[in-house]
Amino acid sequence: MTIHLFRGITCAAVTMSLLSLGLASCQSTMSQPTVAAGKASLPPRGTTTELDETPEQRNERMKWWREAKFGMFIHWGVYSVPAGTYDGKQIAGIGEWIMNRAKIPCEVYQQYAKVFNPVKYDPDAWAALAHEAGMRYIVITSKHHDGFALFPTAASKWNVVDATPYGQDLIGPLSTAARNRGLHFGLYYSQAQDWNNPGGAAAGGHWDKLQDSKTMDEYIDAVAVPQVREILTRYQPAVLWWDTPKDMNPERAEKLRALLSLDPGVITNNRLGGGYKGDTETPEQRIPATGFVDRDWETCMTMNGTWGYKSYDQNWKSTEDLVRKLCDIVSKGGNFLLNVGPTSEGLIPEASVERLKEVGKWMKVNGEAIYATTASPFAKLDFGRCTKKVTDRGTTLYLLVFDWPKDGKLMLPGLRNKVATATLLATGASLSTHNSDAGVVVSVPAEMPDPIVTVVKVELIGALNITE
Ligand code: FHN
Repeated sequence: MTIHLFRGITCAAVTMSLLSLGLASCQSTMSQPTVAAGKASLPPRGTTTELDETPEQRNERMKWWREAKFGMFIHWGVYSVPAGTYDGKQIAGIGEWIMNRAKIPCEVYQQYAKVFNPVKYDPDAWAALAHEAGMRYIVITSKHHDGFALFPTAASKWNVVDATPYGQDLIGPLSTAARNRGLHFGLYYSQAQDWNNPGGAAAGGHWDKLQDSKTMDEYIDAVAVPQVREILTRYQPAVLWWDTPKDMNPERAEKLRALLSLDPGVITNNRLGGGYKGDTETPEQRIPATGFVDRDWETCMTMNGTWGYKSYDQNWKSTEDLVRKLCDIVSKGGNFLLNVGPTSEGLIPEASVERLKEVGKWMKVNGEAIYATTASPFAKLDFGRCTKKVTDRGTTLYLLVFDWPKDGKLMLPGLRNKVATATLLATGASLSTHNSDAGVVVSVPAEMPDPIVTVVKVELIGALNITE
């Protein structure tokens, strides 16, 4: 049997295995636009959607994504109305799962849509915030597991236009705002789990007879396939982010994969199911100890303990933690997709806004150590992390210092190159270096200039040379 593992590479005689991603049981105020609106020029997207994509075509298609490194994930939907509380009780777990966790009947859950009226939604302010944070792309839930579509759809009445007082598309305006700010725009789509459209899968099984009134195949044909066709043709997303391939099989998955040619150059993840590997690995709420060999990857993570808004979750990660996580991920060759969960009024929680602005301040000074870099050439560094850029002109290392050395020396073990320049990005100060038997030593001042992460840019002479 022949199946297509990558969208682009045909693999024969591969044992099919359904992806079994763990279902996460883990577990205001708008920012004002800071960049004048107007069409920013986006780097071109690759155009290849053929299954027989060459490695060069694939590299071209993945180029913008590999350079972007940092994106905004947005989980938004009707679940922001109950915001973690049902029937007077705070429901444990992630907010967007409230319907499943509390086994809310479909008819009852659908009432939330009647008060979902995000009149404060300002897509340009969201895009401005992502831009200010230094993010280069946005991925928003066009439909999460509750089946609610944030876009008009002919396939189901369970959508923002037909089921809410707001009555307007939420996706199109954000897609325009993001692109106007030079951000790539992607869509999340829950292809398998759907707790309100009959026949959709549900982790833990169905709990309402409406859910059982059709088969999964009927749901795939009547809802998932037409909706994916709608979003690919209407919004031409740069990323299509599948999620939780519950009960997917190769036949169901292929019906969805076949639609990708409608959106040339689209990048997909590894969560479609049916044996498809997609373009990216997606570690969730964790940073792998090392990166992935020969696979692009992206850690997605919440800023507090939930993806969808929960009014009482104040378990926020600090700005320092977020920046260090970004550095850790990028030093291992990955991307960071950091989540916000807006309220039902359409506001990104103030705690998220504050942190994203602070991350943005750090990125303004140190962004060159993040964008378009590749993984650290060192297995381990005592002081923190490292990224690199290799060009025809030579190699630049960016030392991401978490722990400022008490002896004033940063050791780059085994590095044999001579150093052309070493500079503190925070101050512009030049640093002295010397080569020792153990490697290159960079001398730094007594005080750490940026306590979040201080970056030292080291330009090397000649091709990178590291020996044990
Ligand atoms: O079940 C979802 C969850 O709600 C959230 O959307 C995350 C984001 O990666 N994905 C699923 C769990 O893997």
